[in-house]
Amino acid sequence: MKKLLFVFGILALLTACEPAAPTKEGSLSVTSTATLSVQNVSIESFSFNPGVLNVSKGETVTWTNNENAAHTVTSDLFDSGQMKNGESYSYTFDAPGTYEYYCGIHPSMTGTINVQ
Ligand SMILES: [Cu+2]
Repeated sequence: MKKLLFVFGILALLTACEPAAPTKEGSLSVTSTATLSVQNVSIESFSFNPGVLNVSKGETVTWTNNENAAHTVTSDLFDSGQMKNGESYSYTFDAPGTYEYYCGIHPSMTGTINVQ
């Protein structure tokens, strides 16, 4: 009788392990998308640096405001809203093209993202 219980115990363990397999595959695909790099634009001295940035399709651009004046990152496609010193905004570019943007507070501040 004890032996039978032992066998049932093993069976229970084995079936308990089965649902774990798809979860592992799922986490593997998450790891592979994480290899796409993030490109950074610094906002400083009332300009976007670099002013022109080339990225690959699917990459994320993160803008960070590194000065005391508040700025925005604005285009037809996206708008960060007002960013204070130290604040960041990210946008992922899924389609190739040339994306021009500006600061909504200082329209003379402009930048371009080229997505290949
Ligand atoms: Cu600005």
